[in-house]
Amino acid sequence: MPENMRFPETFLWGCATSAYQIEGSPLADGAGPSIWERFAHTPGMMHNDDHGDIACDHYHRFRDDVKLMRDLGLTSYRFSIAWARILPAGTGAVNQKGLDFYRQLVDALREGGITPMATLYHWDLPEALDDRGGWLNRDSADWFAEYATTCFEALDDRVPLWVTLNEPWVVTDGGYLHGVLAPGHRSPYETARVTHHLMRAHGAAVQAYRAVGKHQIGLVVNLEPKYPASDRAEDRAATQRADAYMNRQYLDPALKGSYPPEMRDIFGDAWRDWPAADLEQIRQPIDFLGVNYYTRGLTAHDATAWPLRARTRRVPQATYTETDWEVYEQGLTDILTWVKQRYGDIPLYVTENGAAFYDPPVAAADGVHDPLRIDYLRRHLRAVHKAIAQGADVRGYYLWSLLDNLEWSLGFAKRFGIVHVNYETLQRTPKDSAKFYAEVIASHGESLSD
Ligand code: GBH
Repeated sequence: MPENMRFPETFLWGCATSAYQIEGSPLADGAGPSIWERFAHTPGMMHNDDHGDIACDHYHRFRDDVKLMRDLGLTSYRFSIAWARILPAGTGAVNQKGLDFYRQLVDALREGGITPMATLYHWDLPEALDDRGGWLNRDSADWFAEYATTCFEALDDRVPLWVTLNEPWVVTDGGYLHGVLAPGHRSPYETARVTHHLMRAHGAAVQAYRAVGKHQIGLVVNLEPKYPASDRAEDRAATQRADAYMNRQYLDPALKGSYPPEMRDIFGDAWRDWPAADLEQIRQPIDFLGVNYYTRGLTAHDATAWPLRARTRRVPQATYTETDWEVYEQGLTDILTWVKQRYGDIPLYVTENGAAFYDPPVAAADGVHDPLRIDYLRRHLRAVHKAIAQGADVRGYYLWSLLDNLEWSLGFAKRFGIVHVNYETLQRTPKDSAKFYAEVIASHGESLSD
């Protein structure tokens, strides 16, 4: 008898997206530019010179997209709010039309019985704030709290699940260390400081929520379990650093009130002992933790990989996605149970999981056949079920992503959607994986048993 894969009755089945990746019209209706607007229009930064001017045109087609979600049977949808639509200069004057857009989106979701989860920051800092130093400026926590409060006051009556930051690790590693994401800086000194300021902003937004919000707020982190590539002491030490850098760097301050000791080993002088009062502010009780999971890291020592001195090894015989990430579903079970072990029994959501796998730019007459994505999703959904069976309190799963979209500096070429987007016509075509996911949802996971 195959194991029964039925998920808890209240389990939320969702898809996730983010504003700059799908909306288009980033400057419409009084919105201000963001750092992604600037970065995407800087020559050389984007694959194929792609940008988010139109993207999926979700800004105009959101009602059709909500209809797609209803057809899938989604019970929840995770999206992000573009800060510069709400506060075009980052602070100060509020742009009512920006709030109206998200209010209409959320109302359409609720009419369809879909619970909204809103992320406040998915990487699109208002350009006006970057001009004031952006996340390097210690005032950024106050700016973020002001923006967050504006959103809470306007939307908390209809948004029950809030997220402060999406993946602070990616913001710092991609945006401030390696320069491959906006704002495109390359400095370990900046990276260390931005980590701390992002965490202060997270804490300040949670504090603001307790003053005006009535529902739930959490943090979303990208986690990858790190396993040593060999038993050698230097590989094991490298694995500890990699784990501290990606996984504990954000969870330790948010949930335990301190940074991992490895941070100084990694960043040297660039790391600082931050004031205890800051750490107090960062460690605010949160209602849930969101985990984005894509792959694991088989980790080896590498003195040339600066500043971590560790590198993810290629695994012979393993399957890799189009973005070159190893498919390793056991890592999702491992990381969910690790969170419980290390941080206690906090409610969890898998807030992103999915893969890009070579779909064509134009859908064929008989649709888009994506068996590799279906296989990836089946394996990972089973891995979530396994984690629940092992005692992890996982309350929902959000597939990345509803639509093919702008994969940041990799442009539109990498497709993560279960709904295909033709970027010439903007036509949507549900892929085979959409049908697969709809069946999983309709059967509460039981279709995964076969
Ligand atoms: C997420 O980040 C983002 O939230 C989302 O906007 C984005 O579109 C989506 O994922 C897809 O990329 O090269 O083997 O060392 C992804 C976070 C962190 C996952 C780095 C892969 C590197 C694996 N990523 N990680 S590896």
